[in-house]
Amino acid sequence: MALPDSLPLVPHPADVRREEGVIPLASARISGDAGVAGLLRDALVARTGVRSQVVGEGTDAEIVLSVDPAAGAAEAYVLDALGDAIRITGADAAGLFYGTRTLLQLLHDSDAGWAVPRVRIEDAPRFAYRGVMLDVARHFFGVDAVKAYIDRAVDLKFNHLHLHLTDDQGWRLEIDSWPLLTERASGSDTTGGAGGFFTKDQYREILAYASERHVTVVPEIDLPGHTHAVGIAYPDLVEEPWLSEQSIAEQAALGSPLPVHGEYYRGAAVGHSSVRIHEERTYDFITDVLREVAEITPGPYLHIGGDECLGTPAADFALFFERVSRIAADTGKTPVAWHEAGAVTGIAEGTIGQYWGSVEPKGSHAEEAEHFVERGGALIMSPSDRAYLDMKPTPDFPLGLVWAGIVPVRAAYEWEPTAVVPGLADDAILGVEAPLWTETVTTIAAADTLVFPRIAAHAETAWSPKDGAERTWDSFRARVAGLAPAWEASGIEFTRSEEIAWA
Ligand code: TNX
Repeated sequence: MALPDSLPLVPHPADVRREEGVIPLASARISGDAGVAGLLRDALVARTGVRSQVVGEGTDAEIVLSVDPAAGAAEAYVLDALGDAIRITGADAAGLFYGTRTLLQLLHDSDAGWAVPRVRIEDAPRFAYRGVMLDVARHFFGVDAVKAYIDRAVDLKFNHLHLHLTDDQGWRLEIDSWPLLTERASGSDTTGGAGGFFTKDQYREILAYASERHVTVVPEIDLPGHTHAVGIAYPDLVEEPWLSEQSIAEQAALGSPLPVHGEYYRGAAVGHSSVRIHEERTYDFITDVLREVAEITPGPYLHIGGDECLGTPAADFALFFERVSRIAADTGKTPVAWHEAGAVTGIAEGTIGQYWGSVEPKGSHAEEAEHFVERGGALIMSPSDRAYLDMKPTPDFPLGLVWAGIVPVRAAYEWEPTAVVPGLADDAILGVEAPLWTETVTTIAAADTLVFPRIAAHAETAWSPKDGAERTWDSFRARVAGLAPAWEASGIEFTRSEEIAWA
């Protein structure tokens, strides 16, 4: 099958020069960085059956990998497939890795066998932070599932995985100094399943897998709300559930049982729990947990939540978050928090805000987001009506939620991260993250149906130049259709959205 006129490249590279013809790939000897070369070989073997092997540097090879800082800024690469060999030069190891992800998208089964079009590509990301989030608290996803999610993300050049590790329904990471968290509070989930948790070794295994693929893991311990599960392990740390008339009605509408202090919560409502803000022992607990998480996490970020504390008076929330953002910063990490924490005047300087309001901010959301920037931080943009992968893509979709709206592929594609919160300098936006909350999702196969193809839209928003000629919905929908064969070959259960003209 010949390749279409618009090459199936998502995210679209900064610059693509295409010439007539293809380079057939009868066999693939790969030289260069052993880690990146090995991953490329594995992908080639899985996809093509082309005889592929890693060979020593300087040996004859069809695919020549190298690193040269002159190839561009951080994460940049040049892919040259105009000569006899395919040469990929990364500005750094990450750039080299992204060049190989582009090569995999160029690979197609032509009349001459597996081949690559003759192209020269110069590419670099728009944003430094290109994230996906997986909620392993509402339903637990084990090590293999998280690795599979990382595989999906890196093929689209995402470089951060935010793990939402704790919530009302379960605590998912072993903490040595507070062992009952996982002993008592990990064994359930939103729908009454068995739950689960990561031992520290398993968490380290995820970190290693991520790091080989140039992914930074951002662990989240959600505080002070979303902490009902803490109260199953240590009842004295958590308040009685906060229930307003409105939230009781909402839970009835969701078919969720009401939360009971110290017992598993098997429901999907939010905003009813809080740790005890006026108890010193709460801060001993948080100091230990954040220290242990920081100690085993190599990346620079520590996410401390801050969302949906519906029953917490603003003054208590401020008192708590000023103190806890500092405890987080004192671990040596940069704190990250959901945008509500931007209401806190004295939040630790440099804290990164994660914006989850709508693309047209409501109420105080924009001001809250701005405050992180005033305090020397920056923003990660996750507008829920565009970037939330758990919102239904069509009204009748079997999985997903609707509270932020129905999010078709086109809506996921067409928004501009620097335009959401007005008046900010472009460099106030660290990047983009697409969260997957898992109240309705129990397996990676199910996740795939919600996530694909919309995740590709977010990859392009995060990576591709804003004003590139191909940065249009019409171009995107043609290119994303071209990824279907690779997704099928990888066993990705993507949704054949009617908005895309799948071949
Ligand atoms: C809101 S927006 C949440 C999560 C839910 C999600 C479901 C935000 C930071 N929190 O607790 O899982 O909606 O879409």
